[in-house]
Amino acid sequence: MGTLTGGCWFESHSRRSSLERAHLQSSSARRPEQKDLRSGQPRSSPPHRSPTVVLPRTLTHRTAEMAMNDILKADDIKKALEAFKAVDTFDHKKFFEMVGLKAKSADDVKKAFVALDRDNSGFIEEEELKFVLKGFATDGRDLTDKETKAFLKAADKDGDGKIGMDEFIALVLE
Ligand SMILES: [Ca+2]
Ligand SMILES: [Ca+2]
Repeated sequence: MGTLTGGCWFESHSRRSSLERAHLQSSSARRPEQKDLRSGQPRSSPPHRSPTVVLPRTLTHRTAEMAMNDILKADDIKKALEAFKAVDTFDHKKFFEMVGLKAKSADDVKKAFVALDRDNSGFIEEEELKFVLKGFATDGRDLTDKETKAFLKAADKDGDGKIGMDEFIALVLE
């Protein structure tokens, strides 16, 4: 019966091509280069390096905990810490199993190692091992000297007195 007529199609089409032209013009305009200041007045001294920039990275308990929560479930960590709350009951094998780290990939275990290596030395030293539970949750208890030494002895296969990344991965996944 009736016939449809489309009138505005051409109009919008031609408007678009003029917009494209305007865009090309603006993008071809270049900013003038800044003049260099070498010919200006001499500076008294080069800028100082801030001493805080060159200090080694030191992780707080809080940042370690946050890294750990990326890998593990907070609920599992809580349960595992609860299980070894009593002094001299810590068992690293059961602990790594309970927090879920044993079931993780070597990559995730590496991330955990990095979080526990507070001074970024590439090793977990006895000093850092003592606070290992605080790396999982800030309210974790300190290990006793006896627990720390037993933990270190189990992990330290090459006998250098500290835990390297490979030693840590082997210990967790064994
Ligand atoms: Ca370290
Ligand atoms: Ca070692």
